[in-house]
Amino acid sequence: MSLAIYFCGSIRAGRQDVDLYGRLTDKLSKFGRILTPFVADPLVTGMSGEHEENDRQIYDRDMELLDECDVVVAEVTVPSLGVGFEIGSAVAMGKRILCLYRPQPGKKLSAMILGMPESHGTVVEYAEDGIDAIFEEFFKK
Ligand code: 6IA
Repeated sequence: MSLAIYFCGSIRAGRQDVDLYGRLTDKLSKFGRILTPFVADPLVTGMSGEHEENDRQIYDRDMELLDECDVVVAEVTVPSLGVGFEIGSAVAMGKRILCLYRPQPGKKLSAMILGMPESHGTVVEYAEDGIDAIFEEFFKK
């Protein structure tokens, strides 16, 4: 049976990386099925009026999907409360976690992600052209 992958990326914290999320989830599809394709959907802005779902329904549905997943892959370059919450919840659930961060001049990733012990998850600083090797390495384990 294929792996269930929960992909996290910023929604209300800013959609500037949404095209990158699309390229990452395309690549991840090789390793399993993506439970959260809406994160990479450029039509999803997270603003009210675009969908019938209310915030409580979104929370409940996403927490169910998180519970269901085998692996969490989070793109954490755009700092997002929702993504941080999902990572913390995934740690509490004992999920395998990969956090991906593109270093930015003058910015530093939160110590609560960067300082995460290896037993909780893997944090990788990357550039997009190196992502294939990172995924191969993570998913071969
Ligand atoms: O704080 P943020 O909005 O940046 O949090 C982003 C993270 O929370 C993502 O990884 C998602 O898994 C989750 N999330 C936040 N908002 C939504 C959402 N909005 N739908 C699904 N997951 C969300 C409404 C979109 C609507 C078209 C269904």
